[in-house]
Amino acid sequence: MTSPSFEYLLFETDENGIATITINRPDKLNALNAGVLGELKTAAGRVESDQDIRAVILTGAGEKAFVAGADIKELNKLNREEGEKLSAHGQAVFASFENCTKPVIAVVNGYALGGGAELAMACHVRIATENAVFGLPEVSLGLIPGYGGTQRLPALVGRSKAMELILTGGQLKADAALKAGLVSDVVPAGNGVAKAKELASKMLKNGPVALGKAIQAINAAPGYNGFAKEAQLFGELCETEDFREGTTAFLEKRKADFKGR
Ligand code: CO8
Repeated sequence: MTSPSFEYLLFETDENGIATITINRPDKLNALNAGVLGELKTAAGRVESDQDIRAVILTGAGEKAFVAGADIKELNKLNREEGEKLSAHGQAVFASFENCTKPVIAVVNGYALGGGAELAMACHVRIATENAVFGLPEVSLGLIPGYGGTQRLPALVGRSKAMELILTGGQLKADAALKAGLVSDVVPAGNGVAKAKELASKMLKNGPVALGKAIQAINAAPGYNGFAKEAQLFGELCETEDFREGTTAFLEKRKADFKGR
């Protein structure tokens, strides 16, 4: 089948109409720069409009990471207005997967940190490989999750666990993520896409219109409505010295020295 060409994504569709989108920036652990975000938006549009595509698998290239977060190099320069705008933009890109009327399965094949965990959470189902590591480490950079994580994580794992994870910036390995309800299954490394295809094939035995309406109905359940607040607060943090220090410390490969300003 035809595949659109991208710089940062691999996009393949198999004979059963299952598209696999692979974020392909392994030298930066598939971090989400502006180019990746833009291409994800285009890919989501393509999935929705292409009648031959019936389900989607989203994964990361290489053996180490699904996505290690937003590109911290790009974040480091943001001012308040740009921070809020970028946050809202990323939220909209992720929502285009969440609101897709065809099943979207994330195969989390390594680090899913920050924006990477948030992208996985926007998918309808998550399958982790045994080496998967989830975390929202934004507070360690003087930030908060800005791509929907403050909204979707509590809906998935409950407020207490979400508070613990977001406020500590701690990590969950695959088995703990399964226990917390963050993922549906854990499979050996290398088996994620095959497992996701098996799951997608079970879904695709059912009526496509019903699948789309089921997704819409589940997404309509009350759960989260603070996305604009998240973007606003993310923007406010972009004005702080702690944010500049946290992101600069990462880029300089040293520990952050926060002053609380
Ligand atoms: N951004 C930019 N570059 C990254 C990122 C990232 N998030 N993650 C990894 N890289 C780069 C590294 O800088 C390194 O590049 P180079 O080889 O040029 O030095 C390369 O990828 C490989 O990474 P490491 O050498 O660090 O690999 P390790 O195996 O030693 O460590 C880790 C792996 C633990 C995953 C480590 O890379 C790490 O801690 N990465 C950052 C994780 C993180 O903090 N993620 C959250 C980012 S903030 C975020 O996602 C906010 C989302 C909301 C945004 C809202 C927008 C406004």
